[in-house]
Amino acid sequence: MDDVIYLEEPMFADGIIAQAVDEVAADGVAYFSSAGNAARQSYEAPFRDGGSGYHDFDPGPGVNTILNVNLLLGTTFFVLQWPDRYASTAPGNPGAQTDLDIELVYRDGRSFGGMGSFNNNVGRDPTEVFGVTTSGWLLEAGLRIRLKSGKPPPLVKLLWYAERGLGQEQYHTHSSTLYGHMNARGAMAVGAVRYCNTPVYGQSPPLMEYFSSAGGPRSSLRPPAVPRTRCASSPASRRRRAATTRFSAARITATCWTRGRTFTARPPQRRTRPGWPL
Ligand SMILES: [Ca+2]
Ligand SMILES: [Ca+2]
Repeated sequence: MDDVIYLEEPMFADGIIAQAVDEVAADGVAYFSSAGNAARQSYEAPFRDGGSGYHDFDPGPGVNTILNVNLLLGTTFFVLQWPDRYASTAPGNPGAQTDLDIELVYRDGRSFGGMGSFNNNVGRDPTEVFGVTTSGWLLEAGLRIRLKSGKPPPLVKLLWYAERGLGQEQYHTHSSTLYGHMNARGAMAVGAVRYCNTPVYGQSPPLMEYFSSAGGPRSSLRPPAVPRTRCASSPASRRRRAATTRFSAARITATCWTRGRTFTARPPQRRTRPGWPL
């Protein structure tokens, strides 16, 4: 039984941990893993070019290349993946053919100066991860996804893990959030249930808590069985460090956990307490 998640685990393939879970399950081991507490905090859609390579979040005839979000006090991690080849799943895998980037921006599209994740994914994994820590109650911002090179992927999938919640204002798809080794065929993912919502207290079947991660990610590119290998730490992980932006207008400090970049920004943010349901 484990209660661990690694944000860079593949969503659309069996990563090396998922392969290990399947291996021990095949030997008769019962493997349990926490499903996580991400509810349905995920957006997914086919990649639509809204101009200049930016994804169009509006599924209708309109074009909107920015997804409005509200970051609350604390740290929020964002994970972007798309169906492609993963280099880390087995030795010799060619890796991704498409390169996407994700960026946190002002809602009018101006850049914060490089808050986001901008790895060269070609030949590596189709994964971008970054985190933002804010010192204020509310940071109004936007997310945008850019196709840097390669073919537009059939799907972009975005998840977030927020210390105090993140407000997605539009284009909800309420997609699945359970991925990685807890989503392996041999694993049993464990959700949370309040004790009073169990058969002992008359609730049958048990009622899962709303915040438990929902299952169902597609694994369209599951690789064939391959020998396991050790996963070297990525260049991104080795070079990751914090860069800090001081939002002087609102006295909100935001720290972007991404590769070495320095930021300067003066967004006109309000210091108000959030009033929307999480
Ligand atoms: Ca559209
Ligand atoms: Ca990239």
